[in-house]
Amino acid sequence: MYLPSPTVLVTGFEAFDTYQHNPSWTIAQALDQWQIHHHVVHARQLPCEFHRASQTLLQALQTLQPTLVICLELAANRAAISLERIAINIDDANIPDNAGQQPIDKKIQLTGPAAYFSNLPIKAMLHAIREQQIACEISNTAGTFVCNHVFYNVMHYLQQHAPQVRAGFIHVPAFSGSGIVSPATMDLAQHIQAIQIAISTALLTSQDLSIPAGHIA
Ligand code: PCA
Repeated sequence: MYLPSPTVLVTGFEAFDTYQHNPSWTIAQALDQWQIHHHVVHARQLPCEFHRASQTLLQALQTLQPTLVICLELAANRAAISLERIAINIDDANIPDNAGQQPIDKKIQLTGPAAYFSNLPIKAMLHAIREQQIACEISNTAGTFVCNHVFYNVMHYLQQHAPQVRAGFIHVPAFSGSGIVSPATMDLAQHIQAIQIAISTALLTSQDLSIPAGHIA
């Protein structure tokens, strides 16, 4: 039984590949216990492992029963905060995960649909974040590595158990001073501000904007 509570689950990933740390977890941690619109944020770290990451997230969902789930992950090569629109039913890893698993062209859920959309109001979030002069974009691919895998599994779970719960994924570039090479120029404070705006907008917006992403200033 999933009874949504006034909590927001924000996750970040542990370090992976050649990165010494993962900025997504630094941001999530900074938001732990933040209170907004009568909700409280709980931060959890996900392992960068195909199997255990989904397991850890689904356990946190069952324990906290949040009304809103926002998962953060690193995309060091991107220049902007990327609001992910869609998770696809495929694992195709260019590198092994932290458990040494490297699935290739493997369906995530054998009988699942080809894709799930995020049900976050991503256009309203894009508008609100850009309004603060923070680089932000809608992304139409979350990749085919661990992040997309977990994104797909969480939407699959929620569709069956709690379709009213809002959930989505946000790839973050590295912040300046993090020691990770990235085309982005934002610092940690701007990253935290962007995710705070994302959470606040998701809690307050029932009907998303219907404007092409390219028209959102
Ligand atoms: N980024 C990877 C996995 C962990 C992370 O922070 C991804 O985008 O799949």
